[in-house]
Amino acid sequence: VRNHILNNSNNSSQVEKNSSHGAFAGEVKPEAKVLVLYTGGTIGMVRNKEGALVPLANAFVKNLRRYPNLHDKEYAEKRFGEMGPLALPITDTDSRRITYNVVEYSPLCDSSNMKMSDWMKIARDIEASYEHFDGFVVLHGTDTLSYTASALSFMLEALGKIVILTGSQVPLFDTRSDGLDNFLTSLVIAANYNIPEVCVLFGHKLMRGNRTTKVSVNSFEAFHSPNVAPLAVAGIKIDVDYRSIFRSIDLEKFHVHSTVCEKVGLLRLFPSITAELVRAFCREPIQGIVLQTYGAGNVPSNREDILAELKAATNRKVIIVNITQCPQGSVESLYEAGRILDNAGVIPGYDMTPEAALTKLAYVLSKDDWDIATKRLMMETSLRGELTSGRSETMQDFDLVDAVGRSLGVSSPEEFRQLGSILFPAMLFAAVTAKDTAKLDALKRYGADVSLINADGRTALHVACCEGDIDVVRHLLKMGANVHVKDRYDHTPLTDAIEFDKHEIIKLLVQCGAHLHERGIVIGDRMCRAAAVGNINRLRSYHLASADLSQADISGRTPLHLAAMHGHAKCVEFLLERGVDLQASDMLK
Ligand code: ASN
Repeated sequence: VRNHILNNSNNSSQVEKNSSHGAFAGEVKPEAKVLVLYTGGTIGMVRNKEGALVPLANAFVKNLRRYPNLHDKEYAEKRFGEMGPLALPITDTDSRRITYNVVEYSPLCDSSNMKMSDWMKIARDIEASYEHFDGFVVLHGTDTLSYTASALSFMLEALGKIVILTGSQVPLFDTRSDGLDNFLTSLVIAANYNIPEVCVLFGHKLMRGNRTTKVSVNSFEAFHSPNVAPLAVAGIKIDVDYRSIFRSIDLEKFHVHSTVCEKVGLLRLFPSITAELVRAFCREPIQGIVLQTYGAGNVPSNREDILAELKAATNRKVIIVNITQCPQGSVESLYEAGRILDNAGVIPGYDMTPEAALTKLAYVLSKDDWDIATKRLMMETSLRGELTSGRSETMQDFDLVDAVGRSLGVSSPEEFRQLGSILFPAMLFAAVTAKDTAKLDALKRYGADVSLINADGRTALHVACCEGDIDVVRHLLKMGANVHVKDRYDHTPLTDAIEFDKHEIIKLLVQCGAHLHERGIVIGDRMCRAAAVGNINRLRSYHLASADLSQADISGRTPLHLAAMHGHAKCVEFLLERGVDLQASDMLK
C-alpha cells in the first residue's frame, strides 16, 4: 500500500508545479482523498465459463476508469497522469473534489474464505496510509462482511477517520447492480463526513459496523442493524444522526492492535443439547465462547449437567459471554432461567450481535497486558458502541432544544433536529470562548455532538485552538472532539493552532493524532513566508507539527534561503540547529 501511495504522490508532484492552493490549476475546490481497499466479493466478480461468480484479478480498476460516473477521466489525467488516482465527477454543490486510490488485494477472495489474518492485513494497510487519506472504503464480500467490520472496529484503536465496508449482491458492472450506489455513496460519505467509526454501508444506510448482521441472500438491503438505528440514511440528502456517533475519548493517536486470539467459538443452545457436546466445545485450547441462549438470555434451569460444564470452563478461566439467539433484543436478568448463568461465571453480552461478540472476544483475549478480571469487565463494557447495557448513560434528550422549539412554535421532529443543528454549534462555541467546561458537559448531556459544525464547517475544537486555552482544548478532546475536521477553508484545528502559534496546543493535538494535511509546497510556502520576516515562533509551530523545515516553496526555495536572503540571523540559527538541508538549491541553482 505504501509503495502505491508513494508512486502516486510522485505523479502528483509533477502537476503541483503548475497548481496553486493545493488544487489543480483552473479548479478551485479542495480535494478529499479516499483510499479504497478492494479485497474481493461479488462487487468485482465476473461469471466464469460454468456461469459461477468468481473474482477476476487486475480488471476492476480498469473498468472503473471507463465509467464516467465513477471517474472523471479528463480531470484525473490532467491532475495525476493516466495511471494515477481516480476522481469522481464534481457537481456545483460539492464542496470538495473526491479523488480515490484503489489497492487491489492479491488474491482477491470470496469473503467466505476470509480468515482472521485478513482482518489484520486490512488493519495494517489502513494504518500504513492513515495520514494520506481523509477516509477509507473497504470493498468486501457480503458473506462475512459483518465479522470483518466488527473485528476492525476493535482493532483500530483511537480511530479518528471513517472506515466504510461495503460490497454488493450483484457485480458492479452488471446492469442491475446495487454495487454502484453502495460504492458511490461510500466514497462520498468517506470523503466528506466526520464519522470516526468503522461502518457498513448497504442499501442506502450507513450503520455502525459492529451492530450489523447479514440478513438476506437476495435483498439489496442485505444488512440490518437490529438494535441500533443507522448512523446515516442516504436519500437525496445524506442525513446523519450526529448524536449517535461513537467518538474515541482517549487522548492518544490512532493505532492498530493487530493481533487477535483465534481460540474462540460460537455455541448455540438447542433443546436436548448434550453435556458431552458442551464439554467437547469447552475443551482446551478454547479460551473464549459466545453462548447463544434463548430469548432474554435463558438456559434450561433443570440442566445441572450443562451448567456444571460451563462452570468448570469459567473456573479454568475460559471467558463465556451470553448473547441471545433472537435477531433483535438483549439478554437481561429477567428470568430465573437466565440468572443461574451468573453463578456459572457467564458474562452478559447484552445486545451484541454474534459477529460483534465473537470478534470482541478474539480482540480482548489477545490483550496480553489485561488480566482476566479486566478482560471479563471489558466484555460487558461498551468499547466501540457495540453494546447497550442497562448501565449506559441516558441523555437528557432534546429538553433544551424542545423548550426553544416550543417557544418558536416548532412542532415536527425534522424541524427540531434542524433547530438542534443550528443551536448546538453556536452554544458550544459560546461555551468555548467563555472557557466554560461545565457548560460543554451540559450541552453534551442535552444531545449536542461535540464535533458539530457551523455554516463554515468549523467545530468547537477549531475555535478553542484559536482561543488558545489548553484546558478547554483538552476537555473537548476528552469529550471526543475530532482532530481531523476540515472547515470551509480547508483548515483543521491544527492549522488554526499553527496560525495562532499555540505551541502547547499543537503538541496536544499531535499527541491525539493530528497531522498536517496540506501538500508539501503549500506548507513550504507558508514556512518561507515566516522565514522571510524572521518569524521564528511560526517556524517553531510548524516544527512542533512535524513539518519538514527543509520543505521548499513553489520556486524551490526553502525557509533557510529566505531567512538568509533577508538577513534574519536568529532564524538561520534556529533552522540550522534543527538540521535543515544545507544543500537545497532553488530553481535558479
Ligand atoms: N459470496 C460473496 C462474498 O461474500 C457474496 C457477496 O459478496 N455478495 O464474497
